[in-house]
Amino acid sequence: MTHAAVAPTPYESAAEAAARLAELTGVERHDIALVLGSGWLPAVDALGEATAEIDTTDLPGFSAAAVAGHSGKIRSIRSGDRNLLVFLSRTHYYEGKGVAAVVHPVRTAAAAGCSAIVLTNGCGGLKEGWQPGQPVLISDHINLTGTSPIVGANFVDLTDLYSPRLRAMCKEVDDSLDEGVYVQFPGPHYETPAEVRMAGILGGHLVGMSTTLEAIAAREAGMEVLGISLVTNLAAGLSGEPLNHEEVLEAGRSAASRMGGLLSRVVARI
Ligand code: 8IG
Repeated sequence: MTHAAVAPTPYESAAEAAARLAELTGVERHDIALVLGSGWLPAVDALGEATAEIDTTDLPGFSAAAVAGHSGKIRSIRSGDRNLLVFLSRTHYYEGKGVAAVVHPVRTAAAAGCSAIVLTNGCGGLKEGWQPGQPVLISDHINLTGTSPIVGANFVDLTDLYSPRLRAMCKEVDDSLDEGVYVQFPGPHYETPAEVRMAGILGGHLVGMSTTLEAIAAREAGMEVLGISLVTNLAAGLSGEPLNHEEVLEAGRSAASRMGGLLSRVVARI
């Protein structure tokens, strides 16, 4: 009698990816993970020297990067006495590869030993006075994707999902940092002006297409979560101009040194 192969669970798949990561990077354990979102890539060099850089597709369970300005690479960076695991791109929910694919990097980071994760993104800003190129700490989120990375009766608590300790630390590093509630829309289209008004009425200050599912998976895995948004554009209907991806990339380029300085100083204190 033959036995059909049993498909690995997402957690087993992440453990396999973490084992391969250790082999390819020569780094047995990583301590802190970072996921770089739209506009954050130019900040990566400030984090330190890369010990190794691999393609995401070298690891089991990862698919190729799909967005301009996102590089499908993973860097292992030695920073002080810490090993940073930096994802230079992410898989977005709107790619249609499923929620497990979206959070696979987060679960891989947890399996690789990371106890904290810094989730960054580029997004639209709603608060009066916010300007493109401004970083904002995520204080909480509203997940409008209607889905979860967790399957089954595992009722994970999301109180203080975005670590108050890490947010306070960021403000010690830069006391001009504001906070806001991040609203994840499914995308890939931007919101209508009416949807942006809705997000504001719901209590949101930032609108984007990532982060919340990853934060949930990170909490499930027991990691401490820091979320930082780069407001790359005023949300639709607020500026009088249409939105475009080039403005997002430009906001990242011009904010790179501030974001790099912020990330490296924050990571050193985690
Ligand atoms: I960068 O204004 C970036 N990503 N949903 N809305 C949404 N996602 C975004 C936006 C935005 N800007």
